[in-house]
Amino acid sequence: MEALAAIIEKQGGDFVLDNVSLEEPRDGEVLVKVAAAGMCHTDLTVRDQFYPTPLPVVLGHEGSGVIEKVGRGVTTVKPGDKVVLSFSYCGTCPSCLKGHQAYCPSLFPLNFMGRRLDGSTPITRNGEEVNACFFGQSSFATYSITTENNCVKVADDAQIELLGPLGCGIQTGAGAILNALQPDPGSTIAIFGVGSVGLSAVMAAKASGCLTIIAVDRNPARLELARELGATDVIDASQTDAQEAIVGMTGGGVDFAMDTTAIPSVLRSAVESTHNVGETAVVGGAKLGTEFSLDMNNMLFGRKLRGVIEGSSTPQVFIPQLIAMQKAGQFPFEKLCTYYDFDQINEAVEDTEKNGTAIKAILKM
Ligand code: CXF
Ligand code: ZN
Repeated sequence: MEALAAIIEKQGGDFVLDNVSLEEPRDGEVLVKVAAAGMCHTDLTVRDQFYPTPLPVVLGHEGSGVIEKVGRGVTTVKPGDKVVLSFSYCGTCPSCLKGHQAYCPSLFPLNFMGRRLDGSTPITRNGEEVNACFFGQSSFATYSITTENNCVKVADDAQIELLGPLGCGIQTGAGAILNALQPDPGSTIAIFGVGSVGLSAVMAAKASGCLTIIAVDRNPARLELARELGATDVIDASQTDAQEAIVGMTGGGVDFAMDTTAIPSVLRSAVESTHNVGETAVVGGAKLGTEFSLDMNNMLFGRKLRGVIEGSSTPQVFIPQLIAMQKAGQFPFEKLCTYYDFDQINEAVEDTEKNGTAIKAILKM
């Protein structure tokens, strides 16, 4: 079938809208009519080739829409179902079977290599293969061939155009708190970088009963929104040494910290903002090969650092939880979102990374 897709043709280039052909869904796959797709920083890091996804490629990994067709063997979704698309995992390895889908050993090939595991791609343009299967979905397109495992079924009356970002950025931030760090009520936490991931973490920290929630950023408008969403304190890192301020205001450091920036020096500050036995989560995707340093004796005092991918979430469990929290007014992630028409995709990029005016851009197909 024919679809309109946004293609990255060269490193760092603009998205180019073009007509493509999609295969029929194979066994275990589904065809989704994409309603909307959020833009995540990882789309842009792949555009810049920080990860070796081959070009030309159709990116987009926060899609949402309606199932149009299912391939053989698909049992959990059917045509007409509204779905949020999340990341791809094999579903059969010990990690997936234990509920650690985000740590599936096949995560990298399934999500970043631009192909199915057998080397095929469902997308062609003028008879030439185009890389796809990005996060198993390549949803910067009017239709997506994805897999059953990528789909999270939502209610028939769900506001489907809003929900795509739950599939990556929002669950990454919220899950780092609710699934990974799991702060006790009354905890203190510092969140470094309050874009969509960090702000989702702020809302989750508030919902968890954290009583001191410190947001750190260099963008005053984002810090203001962080306050509105639950931050008790904000630090403008362009004016103030955040680590010194956090250690000072908490009398020794926070219980938990989280780095969303993927900047080595900021990650180090996050770790050093925790007190002895404090725990830090690193969630940002840095360019492959990026290294950072820590003071070994500082770590010796019981500090912990852990990596968290996709909020350690099982999407089919966690995304419905986030939707329920949003309905109850405890997780107003819609406040982060700005809509764009699909053909405004390059404006959405500019507002996301240059102007910083869009926190979570959502493209409506
Ligand atoms: C990514 C970050 C890099 C590893 C996989 C998950 N997060 C989503 O965009
Ligand atoms: Zn993402």
